[in-house]
Amino acid sequence: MEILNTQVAIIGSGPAGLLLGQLLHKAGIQHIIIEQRSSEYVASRIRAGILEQVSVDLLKEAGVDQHLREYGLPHHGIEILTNGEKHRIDLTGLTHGKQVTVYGQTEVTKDLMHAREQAELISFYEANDVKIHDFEQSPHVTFNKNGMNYKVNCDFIAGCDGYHGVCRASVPQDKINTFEKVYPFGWLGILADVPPVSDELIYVQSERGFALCSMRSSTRSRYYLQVPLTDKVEDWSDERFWEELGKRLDEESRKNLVTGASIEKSIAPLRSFVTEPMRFGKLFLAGDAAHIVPPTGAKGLNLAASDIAYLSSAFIEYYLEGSEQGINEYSEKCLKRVWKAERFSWWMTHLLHRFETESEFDLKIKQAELAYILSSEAGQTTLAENYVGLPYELGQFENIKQAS
Ligand code: RFL
Ligand code: PHB
Repeated sequence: MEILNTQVAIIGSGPAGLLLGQLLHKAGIQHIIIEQRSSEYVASRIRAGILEQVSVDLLKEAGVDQHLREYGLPHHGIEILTNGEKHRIDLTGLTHGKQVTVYGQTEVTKDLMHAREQAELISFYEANDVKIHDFEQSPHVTFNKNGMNYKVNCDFIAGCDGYHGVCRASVPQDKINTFEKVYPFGWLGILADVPPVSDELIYVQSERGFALCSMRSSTRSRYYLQVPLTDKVEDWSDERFWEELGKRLDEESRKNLVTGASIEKSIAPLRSFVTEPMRFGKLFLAGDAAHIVPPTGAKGLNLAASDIAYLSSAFIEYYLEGSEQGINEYSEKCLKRVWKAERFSWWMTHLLHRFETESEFDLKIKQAELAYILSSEAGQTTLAENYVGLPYELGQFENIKQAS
């Protein structure tokens, strides 16, 4: 057995684990990343697309924003299409100058992996049988790679291993509370090398169900359709997808829609999920390992980033200033922001999707709520403020808090 020693063992090489690694590296804190998949698999997973300003600022803080500054698309508004009419939410005007940036999670991951390679930091990809041990007292991680057994002794374990990871699953049932809501539909997403239907994202509420027109660049589009959970990707040829999307759009958008062969197609189920607390002795959960949001509010990746802002700051305080305050406050601080993003994501999901169980009355109430939001500056401001991202509560990243 090979024995390694480090300060922080990070489980998972998604955006949460990679970003934590980069911020710790910059602060001179030793760490190792242990990931069960291959680096190629991790780098090619297609998921989120919208970064809040605070996430962009954090990537800058981590020194990995060069590509993002060049290729990220700043967005100052979104469109909401309901009853065949588009309504613009002026994100920037309603939030004293804030914006979001369209930049794929794939790119964020690639940028972080590239920076990691340049700095020659230690990562174990394709690690099998990853297990975490004794995280209340003397934490360590074991795994197997290429037939060799490894043991990593560490001060802390960062559980950045997503919803299906081993870290949350290792916490005894009586020490953890989970809160969950599963939605009775999924999102069918496609990526295609066609110009986006509009310069801004369009969130569509229609009789036929929700749709979203998003993008990755001026030549690459990302579209989603609400579909029943029973549907399979094979049920949806590209032709069927484009036809259905067209039916959910308004006439102008339908005319502008450029169709083409999909380069990726997948169905993601929608779920709201929160774990409390997010710290168990010397184990800290971050990102999807601790919480899931339905993608309607574009918050999943951004919440992973805000957890990492708090966690990296807590480790920096611990190692550089000898203070345990950040560590002790980690869970509470994260959860405050997490629940607000959960609420927003749940609310957007309810407002914009069709639920089979909803009565005519429920539908009318929902339409009235949407009409109110879209006609009132206060209503639009509520949506805009949440969409661009709520501020962090951090001393360490004072510049980020102010910039946002
Ligand atoms: P990730 O990205 O899931 O990364 C976790 C990493 O941990 C690894 N892992 C393990 N490693 C070692 N040992 C084990 N036992 C392990 N078990 C798992 C995994 O292989 C993986 O590499 O979590 P992280 O870093 O917290 O990042 C969170 C974001 O990825 C996530 O919130 C968003 O992508 C959510 N999400 C979306 N968010 C949006 O804001 N907009 C979207 O459009 C959007 N689309 C999506 C999504 C999530 C999806 N999932 C989870 C299936 C679409 C999908 C399909
Ligand atoms: C995306 O581009 O993948 C995307 C954008 C906004 C969302 C969800 C997904 O709310």
